[in-house]
Amino acid sequence: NKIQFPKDFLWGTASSGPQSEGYKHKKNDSIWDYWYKKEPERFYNQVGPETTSNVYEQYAEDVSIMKELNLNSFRTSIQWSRLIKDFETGEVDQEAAQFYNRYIDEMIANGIEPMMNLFHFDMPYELEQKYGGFKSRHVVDLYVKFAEAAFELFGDRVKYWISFNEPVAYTKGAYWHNLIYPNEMSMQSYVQANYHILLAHSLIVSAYRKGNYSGEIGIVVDLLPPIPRSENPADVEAGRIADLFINLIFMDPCVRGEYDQDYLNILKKHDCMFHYHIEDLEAIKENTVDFIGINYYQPMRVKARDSMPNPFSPFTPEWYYEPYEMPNRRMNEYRGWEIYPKALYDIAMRVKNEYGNIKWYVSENGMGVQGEERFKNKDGFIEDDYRIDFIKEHLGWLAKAIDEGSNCFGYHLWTFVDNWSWTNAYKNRYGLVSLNLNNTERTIKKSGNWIKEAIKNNDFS
Ligand code: BGP
Repeated sequence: NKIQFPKDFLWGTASSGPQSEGYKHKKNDSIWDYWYKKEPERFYNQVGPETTSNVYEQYAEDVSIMKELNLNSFRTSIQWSRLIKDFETGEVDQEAAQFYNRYIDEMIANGIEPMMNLFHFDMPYELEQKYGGFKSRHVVDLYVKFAEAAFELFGDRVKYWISFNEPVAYTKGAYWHNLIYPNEMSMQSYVQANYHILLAHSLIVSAYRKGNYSGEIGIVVDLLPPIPRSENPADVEAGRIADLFINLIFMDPCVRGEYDQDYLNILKKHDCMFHYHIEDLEAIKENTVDFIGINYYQPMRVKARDSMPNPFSPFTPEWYYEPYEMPNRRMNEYRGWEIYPKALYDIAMRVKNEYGNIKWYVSENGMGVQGEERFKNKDGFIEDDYRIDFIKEHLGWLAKAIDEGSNCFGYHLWTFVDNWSWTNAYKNRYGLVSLNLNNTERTIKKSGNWIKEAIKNNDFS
């Protein structure tokens, strides 16, 4: 039984501006640039965002390898802190505009569909410092100016736009789990920033539609399917709360036009409701997405808490659930994340059954491997059979979901060339193509050659 996909399926990879471009000609700092200067010790091996695969200069080489591997689409992001010179007025930096023009044109000329994302955790530092980033409503307006500038510059050629990548991964890191600058632990900030991101998203969907561009606009969410420890109602309820605070806070309003009432009720109960204007709700309702991108790496196993939280401690959703370390779950021994391919099928069916079978694609899925050098053969090629197996297994479940009517139009692996990762730098390698950090030389891995043949033959078995 062959694993096959529809004829016009998008086969691509995903990356982001801050993780791949490097510093050349960048005029403004993002929070990552600033944070690295301030606290380099928070970064793995003290390697920061200036150490990348230098896509700023090597984009054409990458695009030609994508073509060689039979890939036909690619997602990356336009950096707000690169494209915009003056955040208040939205004035564009011409050198940056020319760079993104060259990059996008190169993709199109080589049959690679560009999917451009506008925010990949990279809040401009100036806006963080002056206004507290997305905690501020003013920053929503400034983001809309940035998005409008991008639509105007590239909207004649880019057919797929993405407002945000994994908004919850960003806000969780910044306001809940102490992983992203400004490392402020506050549920109120988490809720407010998420609300403003949603509003910013809806407003740019509206601006895009008003501009009469001929493409589509969506958002990328990271879904962590909750798997409760048992069918016991307390565990099921734990899964439901985790789902509400991590997955549904964007899925619901972006696709259905409104929040789940249970989410709002919990916020009110804990005096954590966000500030909003009544007319925002109309904008959110009217501007639902054309498509959704779903990043899937691993599920979230949860259970009811064993003990009650201290009622005097500040509220977090973890009052209602805690992670469950299921014994014998299958782990990626090289990265530490669970491998559970069937969740991709469950996600696809959920989108079909609960979200009106909206058009969606796998915007990230992939396998990080620590110390991947050890899999180099004597000719210097990385033999990443584990990655091929990982992809095959996930595609098997995805193909089954498509056979059963799921409206999935593509699969993007994280990532193309090994790239810099937030606080992990180059510890975990994900690429189809390996990066030599000393000279930024690229070498196709075994998985790259495998996918090339699989796409050519439409056979992923
Ligand atoms: C996703 C992010 C990516 C990338 C990936 C791998 O959540 O969208 O930017 O970093 O995770 O994660 P890591 O590099 O931490 O292993």
